[in-house]
Order: sequence, then C-alpha cells, then structure tokens
Amino acid sequence: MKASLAAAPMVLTTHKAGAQVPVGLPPSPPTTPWVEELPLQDTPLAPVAAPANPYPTLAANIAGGECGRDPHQRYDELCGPGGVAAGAPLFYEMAVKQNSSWRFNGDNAYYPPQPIWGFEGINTPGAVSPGPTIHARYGKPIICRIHNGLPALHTGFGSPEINIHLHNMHTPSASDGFPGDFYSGTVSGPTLSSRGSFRDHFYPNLYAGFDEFGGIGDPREALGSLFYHDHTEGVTAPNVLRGLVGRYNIFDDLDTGDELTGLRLPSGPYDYPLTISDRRFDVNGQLTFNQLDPEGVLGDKIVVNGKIEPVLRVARRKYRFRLLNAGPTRYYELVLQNRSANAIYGFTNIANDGNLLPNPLLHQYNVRMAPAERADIVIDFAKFPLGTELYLVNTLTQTSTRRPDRVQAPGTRILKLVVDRNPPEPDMSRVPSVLRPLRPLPSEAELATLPVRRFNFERSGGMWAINARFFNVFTPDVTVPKGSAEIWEFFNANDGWQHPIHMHFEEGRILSKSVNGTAVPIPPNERGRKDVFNVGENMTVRVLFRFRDFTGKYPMHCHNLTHEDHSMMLRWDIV
Ligand SMILES: [Cu+2]
Repeated sequence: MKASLAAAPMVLTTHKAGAQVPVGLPPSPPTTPWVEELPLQDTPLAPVAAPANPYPTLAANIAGGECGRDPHQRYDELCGPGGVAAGAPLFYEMAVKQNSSWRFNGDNAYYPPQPIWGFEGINTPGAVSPGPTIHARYGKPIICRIHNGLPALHTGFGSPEINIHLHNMHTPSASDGFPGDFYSGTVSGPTLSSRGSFRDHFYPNLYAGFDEFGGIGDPREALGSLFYHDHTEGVTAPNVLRGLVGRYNIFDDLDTGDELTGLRLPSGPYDYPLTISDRRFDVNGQLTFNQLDPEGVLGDKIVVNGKIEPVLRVARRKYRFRLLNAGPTRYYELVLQNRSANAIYGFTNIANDGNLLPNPLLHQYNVRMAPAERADIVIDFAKFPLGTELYLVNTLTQTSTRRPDRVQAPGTRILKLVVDRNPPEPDMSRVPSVLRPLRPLPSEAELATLPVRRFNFERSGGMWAINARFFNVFTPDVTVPKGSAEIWEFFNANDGWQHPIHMHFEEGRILSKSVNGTAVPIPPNERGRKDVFNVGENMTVRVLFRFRDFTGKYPMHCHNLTHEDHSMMLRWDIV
C-alpha cells in the first residue's frame, strides 16, 4: 500500500496554466512502519497553581510584555464577584518553541532528528506537537497565556510570529486568534496595537446563547472536541505544518469525562485524540513545504499525533477516539481494517466537528473528513481476542490539491492498533441512544424572514477569493447585529475544487445542500451543529447562523490552509 502511494507521481496544478501539471517531486524517503509507540493515554495540560507572573490583566499588559490586544470582553460580568461563571478563571500557560530534535519515524536513518515547532507546558517538557490537550469544563473560564519563544531569525518555511486560534470556541474577539493579531517580541500584526512576547487568551467556556438563556448559556450549544492552531495571516499553512496544533476538550454535566456520570462515554485513558495530517519530506528526510504555491502541496506521509505510521496499544474495551483532520489540504475516509485487509469493522459515530450528535450513528464503517473536520467515534475492542492487530486506514485517494479522487481499496494504513491487554477494571462506559439534543430549527415561515447572504468561493487572478475579493484584515465584508440570525449561502462554481469553509465563533446548522440547483441529501453526520461546511463542485450549502453574546471582528474562510493563506477569507464583525 505504501509502495503504491509512494510510486504514484505527484500531481499538482498551477494557477498559471489553470490545469493539472505533474510536478516531479521525489517521494518522501522510505519509512519503517509500526515502530513508533504512541503513549497509552493522553496527558492533559495541568493548570498553573498560582496565576501567571505578571498577573493577567483586563487590558493588554504591554509594559509587562504582552502584545497589544483589545481588553477582555465581559470579563467582570463573567468572572468577577457574583459572576455567572463561578469565579476566577483557571490559568494555563504554554510556550511555543522550536524542538530541534523531533523524530517523525523512530530511529529510521532516512528521517534524522529535525526541528519542529511545538508547545511546552508545565507538565509537558520540551516543545511537543501536537501540543498538550487542554481539558476544559463549561462554567469554568480559562486564561491561557501563550508565550512566543520561537527563534526570531528562523530560516525555511514558516514565520516565527504566532497567533493561536481555538477552533470552534465561542470566544471573545480579542482572544479568537483573528489572522491580523499575530505577535512576537519584535513584530506585531496589523490589527494589534503593539508587539509582545505573549498574549493572554480569555476562554469563558460558556455555551453560546447566554444572553438569551441566562446562566451559562444554552447547553444544547455545547462543544466537545476542539483544537488550537496557529492562524497567522498568510502563513497559517507553513506554521501549522511546522507543528503548531493541539487539542482542547471541553466537558459538562452531560459529557462529563467520567464513565460513571452523565452520558458515561469512554473517558480518562480511553478518551484518546488522534490528530491526522499529511507531510512531505525531501531526500534528506527533512520536512518540506512550498509556501509560495497557491495550489498547496499534498504530503505522501500521513502523520498521526506527530509520528508516521505509529502503533497504539489498546485494552479490550470501548475507546472514544477524537479524530481530527489537521490539514492542510488532504481529505480522508477512514475505516478500521484487520491485519489481512479482508475485513472491516464497524464503529459508532457520536460527534461531528467535535459536537455530540443528537443520537449516535451505529454500525458505521467509514467516516469522511475534510480539512478541519472532526469525528468522535467509539470502537469496542472487547470483541477482539488479545493479540489482535487492526489498522486505521485511509481509503480516499487524492492526487491533486483540488479535491479527493475516489475511495479505493485497500487504502493506506495510517495507525496500527494492537489489542494487548484486558482492562484492569470492568468497562463501565456506554453509548446511550440519546446524546445531546439540538435546538429545534425555526419554522419555514420564520426562516423566510431572515436575511440571506451569498458567498461565492472562487479563483480570481490566480488567487483564492470570496465574492471576487481578497482578505483584508481592516475591512469587514459583513457586519451583523449582536443577537441576530441570518442564512449564509456558500456557493462553489469553481472548476472542480472543493472548499471546506470554516466559520469562526458561531456554529451553524445546514438547512439544505444542492448541486446545480438540485437538492441533495444532508448526510446524517452533518445534521448536527457544525463549524466546517464542505462545499463541493457546483454546490450551494445554506446554513443558519445566530450571532450572539460578544462583539468584534472574526474571520470566515476556507480551511484548505493554502487557500486561506492565499486569500480565501473574509472579515465579518458583530456590532
Ligand atoms: Cu478552498
């Protein structure tokens, strides 16, 4: 499988020719599969016991070294005395640093230790990628301080300014990671007032809709599997490829993180993130990326949790795997296969884009993910004898950055799973038949009263554009009143591309999908709330959004990271 993939010529397109042109890049060097062992469980980032020094401040502490962000919105109301969010926030702190001796593939001589960018936390020494997972809880706000410790004189792809976006979170604008808000000790982005070596991010961990519902918002809006990643204007793809991505799981009284309470989903050591992305390496085994090519680059090696073709040892019981397509461009369709590749096994899909579905989708045999999409799946290994070897396999071929080609057996193995022990205690987890309810959609009559905006995702002059405009950090293309609702139509009339469109801050509900004007079904796993909307060829996706609780600037963009860098993004403001 690997051999056939490596032998396939890399096909890229060039905007200059407007057609597919093979580019003679050599394949990445040979890998040694199934030697890198992933840790048996994910270790969450520990909060810092004492508040950070200097103490976090409402307005940017520029004298103390913070970059010039806007003041935290609604902080006193949420965290002050009598605040709705039960008092002072927890403090987390991470430093973005270069790790100069990362191994992608064990001791493989073709892949020497090499620099990556990662996140260092109090209990995760050395800069790791993916960064440590933050475990958050609804009603418990967080201040997360991110230091920029990257070398200012960096050479090669990527840029040592950073700007960390918490993908999917209902976050005040100043903490969202708006692309113009990048910073370092020597550089400030155009929408910041000052450079600085760190920024405090205020994550209230409130459900959307707290102005409407009071308390800490509408629990039907709960998020679950989020991720943080760099979002620096123009260099998001190279900075994420260097390693600037990590996970953020948030729990509440329903999805508790405890198998004995709430929904009782697999938890603790059995709740495991899998962060998947493709990479390309040069003949010396060094990570490579052409950040000038607006068509992007496909990798020929799939990296799972920072390692190529790793192994995960699992116990004979249920696991919750939080799958993330961390980009930049490749689509995946994942199946669970046995060693001889003559059988695939079912699993239960409980969440899309990190949000629990109203009901679990049982007996699923595959799950497709566009860039930035997530899927939480539950696999029960109890049915397998000890010693069973299984593989997570990508069955979707993709030879062009335009879009995936087709599902093709047997696929590419990306992760080996070995069932190697009985659990030390009985498996008390379960997947109930009802997960998290959805707020009912407005009636057709109510929907008919809402404003409709149409966004065409297209090419313009060899660049990527929305409604023929390029991203401008200073100019809102859309202004919406706080508390309003609208229908946004995402339209793709482009010649054969697909665009995974990501909305910051608010999730939407897909109302309809159509291709060339003909309605097509909304797949069951896209009928929940979503933050990524894959817009296929000649497709229109109509999405209901509500704009709630905070004001300020946010982006909406294609999450093909190369498209967003080249400049398929717009700014929208809540006023
Ligand atoms: Cu795109």
